[in-house]
Amino acid sequence: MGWCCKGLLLFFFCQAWAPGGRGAEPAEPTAEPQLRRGDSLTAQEIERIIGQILQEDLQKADPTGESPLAMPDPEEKTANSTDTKGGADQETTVEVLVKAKEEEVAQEEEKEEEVLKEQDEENGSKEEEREVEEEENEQENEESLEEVSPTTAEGTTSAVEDNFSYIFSRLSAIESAIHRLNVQFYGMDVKMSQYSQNFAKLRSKLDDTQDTLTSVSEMNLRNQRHIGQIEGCLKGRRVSRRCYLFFRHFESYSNAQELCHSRGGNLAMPIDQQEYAALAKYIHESLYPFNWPVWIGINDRRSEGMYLYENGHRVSYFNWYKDPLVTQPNGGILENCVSISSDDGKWWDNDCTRRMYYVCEY
Ligand SMILES: [Ca+2]
Repeated sequence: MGWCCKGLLLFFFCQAWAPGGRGAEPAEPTAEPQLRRGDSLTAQEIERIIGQILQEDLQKADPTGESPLAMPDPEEKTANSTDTKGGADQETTVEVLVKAKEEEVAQEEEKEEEVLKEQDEENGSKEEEREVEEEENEQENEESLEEVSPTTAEGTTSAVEDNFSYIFSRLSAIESAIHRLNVQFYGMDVKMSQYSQNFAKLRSKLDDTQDTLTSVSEMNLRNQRHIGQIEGCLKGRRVSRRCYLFFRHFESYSNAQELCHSRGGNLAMPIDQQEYAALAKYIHESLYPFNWPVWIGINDRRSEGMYLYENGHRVSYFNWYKDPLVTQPNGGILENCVSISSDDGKWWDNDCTRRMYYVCEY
């Protein structure tokens, strides 16, 4: 490659590498003719143009002109242009200038990279510092919330005053609460005394009600007895001054007596032969044609062999069943209650717990 070609390449290279570019800054108007595409240039013209470009770039990079790479005076360059060694020296100078320019550009790039790195590091360090400051602020807030004793004397005094104020306010609230409780207790005492009085009144009324119920119950029993007596005389059979009523219910001796008494009567207690005959006839007619034993109101439960009526009177007339093989009473202490047979009206001693029909008198 000849010197002319190198010069053209350097020309375009320097145009591209120039800071800000030649295109960025409009060319200063000169008296030199403008070059156009297709114009033929001599070696001197090309050298002159390259020298001007390099000189402009060097002045921009080093305005003091102290750089060792400063371009020589154009007149000196023109004077030396006729020298045969001047072409080789100028070529070497251009290469040195190009290398210096490359190094300068590389240094600027390194500086820019360092500046960017420093900015990145500063940004990172700022973010870290911000995070650390935020954490410290949070810790300070938490410590201020949990802090019991301030670090400074004024802070300690204010905190103590606040604590005392809080304690006094709580004590005042407790005192007011106790006062309210006392008032409520007083009201409860008044209500309790009222309730006690009301309970006493209720108890007295309940006693009165119980007395009334007792009297009503007694009256009911009396009425039931009167009703039983009326029913016995209406449904049963009247014999002299009393009435007999037969019941077809199987009951023990004691239950039969209670049922007769609740209706105002007792088990039948005939006292003489006339009454025995009338009672035997009534039972015979009630159960005919069958023969059933029927309880009457005579027993020797109090003393063996001493037969008494249910009213406590001693029996003076007996009508025991008599047979050559069987003679009544024969039960001893095991059979203490008396029943009569419906077919002949004879007496038999039986176990008092045995359940059989019974006849009442009213
Ligand atoms: Ca007996």
